[in-house]
Amino acid sequence: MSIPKPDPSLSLTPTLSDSHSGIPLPLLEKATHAKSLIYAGKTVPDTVPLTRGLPIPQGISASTFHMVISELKTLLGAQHVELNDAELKNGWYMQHPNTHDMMPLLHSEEFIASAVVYPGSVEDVQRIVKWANKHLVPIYPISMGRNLGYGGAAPRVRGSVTLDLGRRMNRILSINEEDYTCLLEPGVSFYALHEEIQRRGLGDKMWIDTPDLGGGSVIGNTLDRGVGYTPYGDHWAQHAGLEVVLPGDDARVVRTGMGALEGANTWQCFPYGFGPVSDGIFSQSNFGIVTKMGMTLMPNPGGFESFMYTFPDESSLAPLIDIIRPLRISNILENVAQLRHGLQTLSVKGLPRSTYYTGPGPIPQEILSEHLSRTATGDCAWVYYGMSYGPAHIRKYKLDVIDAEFHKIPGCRKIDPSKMPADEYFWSRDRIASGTPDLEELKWVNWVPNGSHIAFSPVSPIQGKDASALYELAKKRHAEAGIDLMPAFCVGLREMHLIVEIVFDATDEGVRKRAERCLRDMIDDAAKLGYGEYRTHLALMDQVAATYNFNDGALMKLNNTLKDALDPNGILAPGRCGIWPKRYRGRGWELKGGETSSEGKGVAPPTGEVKI
Ligand code: EUG
Repeated sequence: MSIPKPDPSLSLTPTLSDSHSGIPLPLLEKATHAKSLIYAGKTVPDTVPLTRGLPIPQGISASTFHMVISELKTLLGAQHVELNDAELKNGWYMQHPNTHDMMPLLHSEEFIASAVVYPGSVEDVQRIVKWANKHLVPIYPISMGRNLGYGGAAPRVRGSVTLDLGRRMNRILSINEEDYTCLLEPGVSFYALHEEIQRRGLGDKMWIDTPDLGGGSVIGNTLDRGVGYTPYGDHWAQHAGLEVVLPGDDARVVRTGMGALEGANTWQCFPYGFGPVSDGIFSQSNFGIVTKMGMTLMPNPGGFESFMYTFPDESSLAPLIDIIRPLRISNILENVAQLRHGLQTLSVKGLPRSTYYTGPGPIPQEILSEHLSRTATGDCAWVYYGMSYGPAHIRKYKLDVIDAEFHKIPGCRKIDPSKMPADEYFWSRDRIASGTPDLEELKWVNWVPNGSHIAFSPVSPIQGKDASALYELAKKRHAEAGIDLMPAFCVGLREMHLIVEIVFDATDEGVRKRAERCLRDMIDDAAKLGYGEYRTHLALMDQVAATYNFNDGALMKLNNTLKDALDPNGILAPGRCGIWPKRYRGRGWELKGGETSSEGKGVAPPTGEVKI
């Protein structure tokens, strides 16, 4: 298992001093290495010409499109508008495209932008919204576009004009050391927020909560209800206050919660304000463009200690989950921990699957066990990564309870951290659970050439029987599709997210189709058993939205009512989360599986006068 040397011909990854989306300097070496591994696994050129030409959105002629783009250039400055008419450039996580999904489930020119515009202010965002309403151009806002595994930066409607908010709107507007809160713009990544806290000398005082990879936008991740791994892991629950540009033709700006009271000093302290809590309608939706968000920060708990347990038997899953539940609900288990399948311990080392196995179908258990037994973790079916917080005597109480409870599982082993080499994945989980963003998790994309990933992410109670039901259905569908199963349970307070990332070669159409079949079958199987996904890929949003079907789809009817009221011209992110504007409804835009085109039968012609 030799690790390839960095390829000196590859350009250096931009750092945070080069770009808002760059890597923190302390992670530069790791980024160089990660990039080498990814580029060593690429079998196709990184940049290819567009085969279908400039993707012009439905309902607009080519000549009109070019005219309205010139108008946009006049409004924003020509240097802030880029046409996507030449090539597809994929790159990698740290240098990702903002024009399309570099991990596509359909042809890569389906979910693709016609142009990208870079607003520099809230007023610019308003100008773009008014322009889009005037000309009925679909627009698609991204914060940074690193929603990889769920569609990345790509718009759902082909030819949408992407608003890349983060490139020019990336200020940390405040970090309040007394209240432990911050106020951010869309282009602030977890990396950047962490770096700024260190730079201001506040690193000993306050922590952020970061996802597995730190390159994503704090706003983008939170609006998509992403998860991190400290006690503040439920990002949406930790946000406080939004500023939103509404999609109507007057592009009104609203502030939610206490932000609605002019001059309030409580915007980031009390998320509710007075009256209905409107924040929820701007999360996983297409009802507004979020331009500022408040976020709470975690006080340094005065100490922390990672722990890791392995379990040899696959069948221990259910009893273990039943042990975890009461410990988690009572906060003896304090963080959003991960219970990962043994295969992930191997895949996260970053070497291709072919290092271990070249036969057909999923990697056999004996081969997995043989290789795992040679790692620092040892052979195991499941690994639990957790962290205890507070001073040593406080941790000891909790760790003793956990140890006694976990040892009720036959073969349970506590792994001694002092036996873990410095480059072992364990230490990445240690950093993340103590608020330091990392890049390590990226390594399993190298499992296959041109590695892409798309997640199946159902939620369930923290119950053994639910864990087993979901694990079994995933296992069955993966076996049918001949795909390796890599499940991880992320345990929230009273529920858990099962995350099954399918790692596939997106350049192989046959594999892509099998991955799609597998994902769609799992979504249907899960829904039949009463489980739904917490988040999904662009291509799967219609299907997932349709599983939330109580009372003849009453929730989607409510969403449609809101959509029509807030965005009567249907310009903002049509189709996002399965919500289609009136102009698109009933025209076959919903993807149910197996389609080769993501475009329905066009859009309805404009109705009435459009105000300017
Ligand atoms: C991961 C976690 C997620 C998610 C996608 C990927 C990480 C996998 C908890 O949410 O949605 C190791």
